[in-house]
Amino acid sequence: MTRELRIGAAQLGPIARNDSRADVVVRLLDLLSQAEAAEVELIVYPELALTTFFPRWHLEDDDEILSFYEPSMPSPETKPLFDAAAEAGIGFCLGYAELHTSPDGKVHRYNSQILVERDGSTVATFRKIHIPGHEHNEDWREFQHLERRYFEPGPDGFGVWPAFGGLVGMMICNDRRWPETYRVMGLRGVELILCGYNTPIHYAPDPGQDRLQSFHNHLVMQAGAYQNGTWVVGVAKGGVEEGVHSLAESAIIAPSGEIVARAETDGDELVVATCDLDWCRNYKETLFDFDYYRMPEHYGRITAQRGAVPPQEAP
Ligand code: CDV
Repeated sequence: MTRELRIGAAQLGPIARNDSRADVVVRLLDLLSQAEAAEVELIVYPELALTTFFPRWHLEDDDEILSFYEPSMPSPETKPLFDAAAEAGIGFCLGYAELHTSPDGKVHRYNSQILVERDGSTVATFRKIHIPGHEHNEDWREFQHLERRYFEPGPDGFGVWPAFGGLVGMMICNDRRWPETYRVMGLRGVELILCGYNTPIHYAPDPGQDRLQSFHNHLVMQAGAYQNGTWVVGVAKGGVEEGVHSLAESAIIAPSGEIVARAETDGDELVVATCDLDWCRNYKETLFDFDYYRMPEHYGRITAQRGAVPPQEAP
């Protein structure tokens, strides 16, 4: 049985603050139609794909803040996407702001991604773990990055699910910069990691990194793919959105670490590749045979502490 999966990275260009969900879903459906024409089996949309990237503002009005979250998924506005995808037999991964009521009645705000199989069944919902940015208004910035005000870290960890004929994991934007993200999934045998992102090119705490945004984006995903013998699909919401320029450069990355397909524009664009999930074995069963070569007895600090603890200076 072949384990080739045709994947479409459905990059989005900017979404304006006053664009409605219906406006956006029309664009998602257009990318889905292109995917169907290209015989794609899994289409991956970006992080927070239904609205503008609202953490760039310190919003005070609770009703406006709540308007960016989805209390249910599918929602009435996204149902046409779920229906069309199932009709076409295409699975999808979609990022959105989730308002989640837990069994104890507490309401949580997560930055989430849902994965839906080709038959329309939900595989999983992943909630972003590494929440970047800051919590309070920081006037000195050109624009805010208030994810830590609007989202709490996902409580469920990095799952890996049998789906699409392989083992599939998810991460969201800043998660991709942390090697632990990939390795935790690598230790479950992950073969395909799906990642949406919104990455402003200007990084206020250290603008020296601005010129390196493109390099760092591919560096981390290519390294994570190679070191864990997995496919990685990184999908941007790029372009100039409400005056803020965000990185595009969506890419499909092979277990070799090579980029096999990448976006050429910073707008709505479908990037397609046929991904052989069996290619993962070339790495998982040789150079990165974890069971044979890993030395976990020397990795204890990775889970035992959070920040760096320098060695004591010699007296
Ligand atoms: N949406 C993000 O998580 N963005 C971060 C920025 C703030 C650095 C990123 O890692 O791309």
